[in-house]
Amino acid sequence: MKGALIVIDMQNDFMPGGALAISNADRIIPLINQLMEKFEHVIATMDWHPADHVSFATWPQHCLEESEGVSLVKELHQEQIEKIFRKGMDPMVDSYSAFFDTNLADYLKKKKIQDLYFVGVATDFCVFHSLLDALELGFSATLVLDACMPIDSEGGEKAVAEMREKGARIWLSKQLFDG
Ligand code: VGL
Ligand code: ZN
Repeated sequence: MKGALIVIDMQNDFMPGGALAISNADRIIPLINQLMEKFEHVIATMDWHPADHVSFATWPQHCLEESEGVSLVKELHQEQIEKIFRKGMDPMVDSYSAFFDTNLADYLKKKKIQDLYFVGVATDFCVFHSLLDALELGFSATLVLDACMPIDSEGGEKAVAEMREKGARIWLSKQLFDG
């Protein structure tokens, strides 16, 4: 598959039992592993916060730098990942986007990667904001719906509707395996 699979925040703290647990987030791991095999480029993001991060006014403390919870889930086939971008490192900057305050856009442009496929968590937060920023930056963006999980199911549905409205393709993983 041409383009890049962007694996958003598949970290311990977002899994069941974690500090900011998302129900069923662990269920998408095998599918993400399968999808990674299909792509020429696999890029991952990690939510990565200092202890005094501004987002802890909104959320329970999560993804603390150098903690157990910040690690990528061990079941994820990390050897397939070509590059990892950390986000949320500035204590004063609250952003859910993988493109905000990172070199991700430059990295993709340098490699002439235009088509992005998003998977991971959370559909209604980091996946949502990352995908919308990708569209604004001129990338094509596909949400692989069944390889994402929302924090809130209603919020997830709203986010998907808005992503579609703004020009994202909403696909199921089946469409990638069949193509
Ligand atoms: C996220 C809330 C806070 C996410 C990160 O990855 O969607 N959500 N930090
Ligand atoms: Zn966070």
